[in-house]
This record gives sequence, C-alpha cells and structure tokens, in this order.
Amino acid sequence: MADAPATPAPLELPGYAHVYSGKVRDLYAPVDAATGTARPDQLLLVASDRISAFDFVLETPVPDKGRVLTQMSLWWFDQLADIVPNHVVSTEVPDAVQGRAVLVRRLEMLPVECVARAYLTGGGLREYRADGHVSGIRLPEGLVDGSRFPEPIFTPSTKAPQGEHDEPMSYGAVEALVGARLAARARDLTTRILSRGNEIGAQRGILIADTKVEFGVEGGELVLADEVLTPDSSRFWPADQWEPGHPQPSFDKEFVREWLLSPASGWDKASGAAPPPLPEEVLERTRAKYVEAYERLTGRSL
Ligand code: PZK
Repeated sequence: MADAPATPAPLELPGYAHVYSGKVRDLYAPVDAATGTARPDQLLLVASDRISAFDFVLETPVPDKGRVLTQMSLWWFDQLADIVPNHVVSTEVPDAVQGRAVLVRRLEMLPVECVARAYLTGGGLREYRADGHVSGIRLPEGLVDGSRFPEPIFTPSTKAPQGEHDEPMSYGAVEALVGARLAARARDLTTRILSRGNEIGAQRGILIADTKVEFGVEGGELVLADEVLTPDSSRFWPADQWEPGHPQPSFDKEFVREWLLSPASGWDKASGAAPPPLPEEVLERTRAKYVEAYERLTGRSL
C-alpha cells in the first residue's frame, strides 16, 4: 500500500495558534498577548490555494484561489445581510494571509450540514431515480440531471468526520437534533440564501445548482458561518451552457477534471492512486475561471 499523502504543515502565524486543518482551509485561534493563551471567542479562518478533485487534494495549488473564495464569501455576506447575520469580525489579518483570511466569532455550530438544491444533480439525482423523492420531498415526474426545481429544497446531511462522506438525513432527524424551531429556521434560511444567490447569479451568467451552508447559534438565533456561495461550497454552472438531460460542466473545475480524466494525465481514477500534478496551462485556465466567477458575480476586479 502507498502511504497516505502527507498533510502540509500549517503556516506559522505569529499571534495565532493552529487549531485544525480541513482539506483546503485552516483554522487558527488568536493568542491573547496578556496571557499567552488562545482566545476562546474568536477564530481565524484561512483559505489556502489548495484544490480538490475526485476527493483528492491535488499537490499543485491554484494561485489566488484562497483570495478569490474569501473575497467572494465576504461579498455574499453583504448581499445576504438582510436575510441572516454572519460571523465576520474583521478582515485585518496577518500579512502572510492578507486577503484570504477572516477573523470570526467562535460560535456553537449547528451539528447539521445545511444543503439547499435548486437543480437536480449529484446525490439528489440518485435519490430521485430511486423513488421520486429527494430528502423526503416528493418531486414531479420526468425530471432529469440538471432539471430546475419549482423552488429550492432543503436536503440536510450529517456532518461526517474528516475523510468520510456526509450522509443525507431526514428533516425529522434535524428536528430531533436541534429542535423544531431551529430546524425550521435552518430550512428557511438555507433555501432563501440559495434563492438570493440565484437571483443575483442569473443576471451574471452563473447558475448555482446547490449549496452547503453552516450556521452557528448565538442568543438562540442562527448566524451564518464558514464560507458562503463559493465554488467550493456550491455547484456553479455556466448559465449559457445549461442543458438538462446530462451532467453540466462545472464553472471552476472543468479543466482540472477534463485533464485528469484524459490520456494526457496518465492517471487512472479507478486505481486509487493520487492524481499527478497539474500542468501549467490547466492551472492558469483554472485560476482564470475562479477570477472570472468572482468578477462576474461581484462586478469588482480581484
Ligand atoms: C468552524 N469549521 C469548518 C472552516 C477549517 C474548518 N464561527 C465558527 N465558530 C466555530 N467553529 C467554526 C466557525 C466557523 N466558520 C468552522 N469548523 C469549525 C472549517 C475553515 C477551516 F479547517
């Protein structure tokens, strides 16, 4: 057996203690200068340039990806501010992570992955094909991969440990876990966030098929945490290529997936081996897609 790929050592950030690393992001706690201990009330969320594909974190980072995703999340938090409060405290962060890190309030997190779907694909499509339901919701007959739903549906999933896949959970299971009131709030907010995302995206040529959001709880109310409506938390599709009936191209990772699956990569997805490093051209085109998504949505230049 090949060894598991080494996890890159987290950055040393003076004044911050490393708490946890996910596939493509890292969490730190600010250290209280007076006591030398980690502050219990805040976290520094750092987005790296790492990219995942086919469940692997690739060894080649995509320049500027962390900055694009962080700036996009911050922009969406503003666009959603009339719907839900968020966890952002400050964007004043160490120089080493400037533009790709946010200081946030440390919250009690809802132990549910809140997913909303506006289009049928992925895990939702598998459920629909089995029995015409997605997450317990009966859907019209005749839907195909890429069909748009009459309105976004809430399809929560469990928070699986790192390296495992989230499992769909019923709405009743969410109620049992967090109570009926917060479950209803989570469902309402998650679907409204995706609706707002698509209202804005549609004017700018981007469809958001589905999205996963995370909420914290503060004073008994939900607060939007983590990242929101980014290509890492959502499926972005180019609107001009939308054609129900087959898998849609991904706005951001299309070139990566296409190259990895092509003979040029020499990689066999079924082998279980780690994918090879990406060629310069694939990297540059992928970087350009992230920047394009950011600039089209926000109307700002990176
Ligand atoms: C929190 N994550 C996921 C994000 C990672 C892992 N405001 C908050 N309060 C408490 N916990 C979290 C948050 C947020 N956001 C988020 N895990 C815990 C995550 C970024 C990097 F390694």
